[in-house]
Amino acid sequence: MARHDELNVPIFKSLEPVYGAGSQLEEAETRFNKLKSKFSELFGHAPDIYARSPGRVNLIGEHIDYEGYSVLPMAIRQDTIVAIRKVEGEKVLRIANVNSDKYTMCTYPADPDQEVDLKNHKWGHYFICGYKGFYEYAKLKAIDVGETVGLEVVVDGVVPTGSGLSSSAAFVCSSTIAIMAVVGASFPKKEIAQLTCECERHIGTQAGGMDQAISVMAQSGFAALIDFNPIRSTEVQLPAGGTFVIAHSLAESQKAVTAATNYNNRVVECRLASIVLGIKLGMNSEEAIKKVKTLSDVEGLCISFAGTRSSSDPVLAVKEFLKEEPYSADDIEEIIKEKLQTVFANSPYSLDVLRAAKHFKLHQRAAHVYSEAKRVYAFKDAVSSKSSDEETLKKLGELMNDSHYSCSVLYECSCPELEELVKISRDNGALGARLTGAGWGGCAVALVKENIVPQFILKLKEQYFQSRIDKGVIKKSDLGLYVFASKPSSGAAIIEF
Ligand code: NG1
Ligand code: MG
Repeated sequence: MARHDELNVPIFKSLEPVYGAGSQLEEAETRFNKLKSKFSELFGHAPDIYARSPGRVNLIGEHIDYEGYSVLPMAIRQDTIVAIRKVEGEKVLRIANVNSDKYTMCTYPADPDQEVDLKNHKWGHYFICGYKGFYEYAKLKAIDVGETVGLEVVVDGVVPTGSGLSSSAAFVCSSTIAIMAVVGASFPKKEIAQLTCECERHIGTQAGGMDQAISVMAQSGFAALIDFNPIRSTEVQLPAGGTFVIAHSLAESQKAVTAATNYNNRVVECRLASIVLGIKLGMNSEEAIKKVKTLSDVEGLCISFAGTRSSSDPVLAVKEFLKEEPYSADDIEEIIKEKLQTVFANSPYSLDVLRAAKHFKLHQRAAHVYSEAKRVYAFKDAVSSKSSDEETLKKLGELMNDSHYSCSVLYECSCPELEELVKISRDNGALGARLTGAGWGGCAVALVKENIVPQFILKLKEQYFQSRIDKGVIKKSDLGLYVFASKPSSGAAIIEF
């Protein structure tokens, strides 16, 4: 039997297979009806098909996907739905949103070669990422998808934006799948995961592939271990008796705006750490600069070194060869015998990082990545161990706490609001709590015993959200959007009805 990640995105004729029954189904029916009416109102007819893809919460494995290491997220219920119709003979893409007050209609030429205008950020750019990605992939694989056509599109997204729950991947993946379906092409899920990861980079972050992979490949009821190079997804059955509660710190992390100082900065620091480690562990500098892209590329050398001290921990090599004090650009250039501008000459995002960076914390970033990569496997092992659910949950909580510490202290991607939220979560009985997603704002995820979930959520409302309601930051009636329990949901689907 084929692995499910090798199958194509499922096509359903009704909403039940995706949204189940009961109130969730009713809610989905209301959304689809509204979306359809909006489509007719704008374009004068119904859409050809719909595609949906969910957001995700990362349970463990933060900021390591782009270093080649496995991560362990699960899909959440909140998703983006794209309604689409093909308009033969037209060369325009019209992208509208059900929330037309906030997101006004964007139009683009039906041209896969257009550049994404990063200086002038528009919400519709995420659709264009999917559009470019789809055609680039078809071209690469020499798949004939015919002449480009005009597209009419209406989007309905309910994944909170800037929250670390991957509203962006939900949007890019649902767009790509909608385009694929409406032009009559069909690729396996793992290929869509790969192409959407690459095409979301048109938006300006040098992201890894976790978000798109889980959004496309998730299976209802399971978290997933996602491996890279090549992308693979393995189901992970979480122990009974525990629930993940997601809470928004209300600090919005605007990754597209702060990329040079936050996200892309860390990507550059990791690359520099891996080149320096490669050289210290015996590579010549030319070879290291040319071949070493990520910390996983030099892990073997680090482990061999650690092995001489009877350990297999790559963090030992980090301790030995990367100083704790921040490196200046000069320090690094002296070691690698090359100008940083030359190393990153082909990467405009990295050159932006170099312009903005005062120094580079190679020791801390590498120590985080190697230790976090180990925690992902420890999490997976704990889940598949023979221990009682109670013991397993306790272990998972500890690993989540360790992950948060590492993100906060070594990777410095937390913020005061997230620290407060994580502390309140632990004070109120969470087995573990951590920031999730890129950080610098967005959400925290807490592992909570099922029987205390209602009271736990109540405590978060009292101790974290009430003061923000009083100050008018959020409305009381919107609280359910900012703090909720989540079960592992299903991945992308095409809906024709
Ligand atoms: P968020 O912040 O949830 O979009 C980002 C990256 C991921 C991963 C995490 C950190 C994008 C699209 N995604 O997720 O690939 O690196 O940060 O673990 O930027
Ligand atoms: Mg994102």
